[in-house]
Amino acid sequence: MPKPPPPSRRAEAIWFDGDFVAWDEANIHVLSHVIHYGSSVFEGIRCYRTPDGPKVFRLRDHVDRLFFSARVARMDVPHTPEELTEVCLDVVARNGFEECYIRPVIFRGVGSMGLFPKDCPLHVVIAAWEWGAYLGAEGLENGIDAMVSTWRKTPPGSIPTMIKMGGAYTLSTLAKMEAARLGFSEALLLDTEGRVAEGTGENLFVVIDGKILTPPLGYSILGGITRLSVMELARDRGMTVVEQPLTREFLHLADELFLTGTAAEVTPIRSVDGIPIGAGKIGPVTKKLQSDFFDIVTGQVPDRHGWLTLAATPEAPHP
Ligand code: PPE
Repeated sequence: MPKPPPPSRRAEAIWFDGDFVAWDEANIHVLSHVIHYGSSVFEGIRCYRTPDGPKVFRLRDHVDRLFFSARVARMDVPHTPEELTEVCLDVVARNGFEECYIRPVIFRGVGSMGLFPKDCPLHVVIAAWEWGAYLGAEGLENGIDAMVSTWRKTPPGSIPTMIKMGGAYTLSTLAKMEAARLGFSEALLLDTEGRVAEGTGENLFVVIDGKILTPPLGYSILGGITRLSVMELARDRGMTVVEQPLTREFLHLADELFLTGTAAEVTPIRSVDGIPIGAGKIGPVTKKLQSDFFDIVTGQVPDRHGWLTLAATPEAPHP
């Protein structure tokens, strides 16, 4: 298990359209298009403390997804993926983080009023902060209590679920607030057909009879990078992973359930709507995959998949 996180620290320097600015100065105008209409695309990337220094997990895959989101949102990013990859590493190094969460966000600024973003310049920001266990250290270890949300995922042909677009997250926020109000740690959202899609900010996995099931792309989910990584780790262990649509009953057929995400990492679910899952604690398959994940990201075992990129520390700046 990972050690409990140190007290949270935010970046002193945030990269804003090409320059580093102080945290308190990274501000925008209240009439920016993004504030009114949620016109942003973003990423969440984790950097882990390893014996060789801070290493960023699947950096290029996250940057590529950011550009994919921007393309769908018709945002013409004034930087290359290579540039933004370097900036992410710079943000870690310049702030002297040993571990952190990196948040790139591209958004429409202030220009013409109204929906049509004519003359609204695009801004690119990369910030970072220290972020401990997203669903709590206790949840990571023993499992969280989840509920099925009364909110449904947007249907295909509506707000896209495969891109990380700011406005789309109003749905996740509503579901999360509902869960918190009712005393749950997380909400699981069904799609419009009633199939289980994902958590508010995580993908979902179901373990039944030793097999691992997860909804396929195209079923109202984000193509999670942690999701893909955990599928690979499971296959490395010779486990069977099947992408298939899941109805709500699968949640209760399951021997184990777990969530994956950059923020949530690999978090077990111990109950859904008050019904215990398996023994009501982290199950053996989840435990194995969670340790495989943490062993790799924290550099306890060799990075055999080439998932980590070193972000130099201030003492040893990268070239
Ligand atoms: N589904 C959704 C809807 C989602 O937002 C995330 C990431 C995932 C699945 C998992 O994807 P990946 O991180 O590539 O494995 N959610 C991000 C936002 C969390 C937040 O509160 O903000 C994250 O985990 O960074």
